[in-house]
Amino acid sequence: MKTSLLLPFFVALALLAGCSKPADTAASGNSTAAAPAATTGPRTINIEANDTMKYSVTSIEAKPGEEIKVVLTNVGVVPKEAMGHNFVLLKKGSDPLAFATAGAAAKDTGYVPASLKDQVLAHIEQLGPKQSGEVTFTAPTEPGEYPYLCTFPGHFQVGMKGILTVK
Ligand SMILES: [Cu+2]
Repeated sequence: MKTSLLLPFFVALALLAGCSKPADTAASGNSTAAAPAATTGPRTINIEANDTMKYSVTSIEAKPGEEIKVVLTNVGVVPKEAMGHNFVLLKKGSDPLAFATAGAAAKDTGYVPASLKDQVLAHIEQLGPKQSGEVTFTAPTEPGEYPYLCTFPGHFQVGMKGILTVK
């Protein structure tokens, strides 16, 4: 009589022990799933510039607040003094032609005019042949079109420009 009363008790203990195991597994599974999220970095956009004064990428789309890394590589051969390239991303509503015109007179600051620096969202320095530079930035949260350009004298005017579209 005593044994038959205890038996359900042991069964209940065994069930409890059995239940705790899947819970542990689920917990460790959660921490494993969190790891890839922690290693997620910015999305990389590779742009090449060359002696024909063009960017290989003239249109970038981004989500509001997205982390973006732009890597600019000058694949040309003409010396930097005659054919340098940079990347300057401007605020929405900026006038890239006015920026390029002012920049042409700002050789000492890499053709980025100090007077208009508040219009710059992201910037890669002037690069000579076979040089690379990069910049990581957070895309604006406000949807719209953000112009980017090379400010080496004359390059914007012949088409060294692009648009970052946030949407
Ligand atoms: Cu250029």
